[in-house]
Amino acid sequence: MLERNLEEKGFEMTYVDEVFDWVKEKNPGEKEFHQAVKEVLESLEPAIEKHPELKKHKMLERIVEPERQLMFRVPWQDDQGEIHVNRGFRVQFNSAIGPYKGGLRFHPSVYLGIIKFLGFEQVFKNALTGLAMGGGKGGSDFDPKGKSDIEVMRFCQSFMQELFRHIGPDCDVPAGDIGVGGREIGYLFGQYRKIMNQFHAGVLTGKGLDYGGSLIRPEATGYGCTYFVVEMLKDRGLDLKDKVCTVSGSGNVAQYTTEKINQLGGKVVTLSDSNGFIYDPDGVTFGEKFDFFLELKQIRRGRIKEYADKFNVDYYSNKRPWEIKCDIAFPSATQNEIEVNDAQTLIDNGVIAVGEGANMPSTIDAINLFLEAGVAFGPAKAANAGGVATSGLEMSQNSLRLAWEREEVDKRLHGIMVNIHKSARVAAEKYGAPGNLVVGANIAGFMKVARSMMAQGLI
Ligand code: NDP
Ligand code: 2IT
Repeated sequence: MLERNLEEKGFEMTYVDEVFDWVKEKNPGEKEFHQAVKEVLESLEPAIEKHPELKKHKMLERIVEPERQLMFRVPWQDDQGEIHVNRGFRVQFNSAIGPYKGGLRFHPSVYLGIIKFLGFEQVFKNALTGLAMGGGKGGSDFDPKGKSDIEVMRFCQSFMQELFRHIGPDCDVPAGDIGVGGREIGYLFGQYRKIMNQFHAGVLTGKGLDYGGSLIRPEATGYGCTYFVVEMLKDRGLDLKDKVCTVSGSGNVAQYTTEKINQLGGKVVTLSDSNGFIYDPDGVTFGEKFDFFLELKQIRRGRIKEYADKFNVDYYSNKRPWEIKCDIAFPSATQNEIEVNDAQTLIDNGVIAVGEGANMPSTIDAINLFLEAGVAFGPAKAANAGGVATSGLEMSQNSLRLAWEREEVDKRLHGIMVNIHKSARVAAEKYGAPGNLVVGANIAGFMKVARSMMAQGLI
């Protein structure tokens, strides 16, 4: 019996290993994509063991291959009249359960490997929300930092001049991500509408409230991540009150994570950007400090160092905030910002929980360390799904041609986050990894998409 089990395990291991080797060979140099695939495939082993039809239908090979990948030229002119050429991307990863859905990232580090990792993650994240959304992601290596509004507008118009033919409210619905917020979505939407001569409100989400946006969408990722952490704490008989929280980043996700933590009685002691982090032991409290932070980032688009200068707190140049002792860490900036040494420092300092607001912020070794140490670990696909879930609610409102009240959207977002936590917890138990929400979230998201693909024939 033991021998048979081992044999079976060996057999299944080989299937995962084989597919992973194949992915690396077919997608050379895309290290972030390899990392995202590895994390998912490894955690799917118990599901593959339990459902032999997955291997028979070659579900792993099919799910790691995007349905379509688009790359295009984006020429634009700066304020001095000089011409620049950037590369645009849209990876339409999987549409088995709904139209492709996922954000656009504008950042100089963007290349195909980044967009593919994000698109791959998005497939499972969107499935977890319970809404009918497939997975996709796009963006450009354009750097919005230091550009004038008009330059950003010209870039967005040129980007949409190609993207428009590939998207639509029932086909592919982009939104924001790093470097793409309300301003960019506005310019993109205006250009789409002008080209199409159609008011397709549901073609983009994260729109302004006056032209089809949803209340709570700007807040949704940060609020959702905090709601998810509250659920993890509840399982341990704890809550957020008086918990010391380290938050990284200072963009959309970090801002509304900070707001929700404050509302629930926690204390945010750090914020960061790519230049360094601030440490405010008294917390980024409501009133002058929080207002200054939002104005600095949303209106003046300044650097987080200004917060330290203004409130006379410590600023650590070129460092990440994980050396600061905390109860809960909310990585909310970018991928691989918690490496194994950072995870060890957090654990040594007694961290109770980690809520991944960013996409893939922890390396695989860091995740394993958190899980081994018994830290309540909320993986990105589950913990940051509130943003795309509320995008789904924006699409629903656009289809209804109605706008829901703030309370209504927030209540739905909260319900979705509670459900995601529950599905991940239940799947983890069912597949023999109780408490491991990485395994739970990956299997729960994957099974929904895999079942749909198998039911729809060889697609
Ligand atoms: P923003 O552009 O609003 O903010 C990004 C923040 O992260 C900025 O403070 C930025 O600093 C920092 N940052 C970006 N890249 C790096 C880097 N390479 N090193 C250090 N700091 C960096 O983006 P969001 O807040 O929207 O996104 C943050 C994360 O959350 C991303 O991983 C995104 O994929 C994820 N996410 C976002 C969702 C959304 O709805 N917006 C939904 C789900 C996940 P600087 O200004 O110096 O660049
Ligand atoms: O990573 C993400 O989930 C997002 N950037 C949000 C995607 C969306 O379509 O709202």
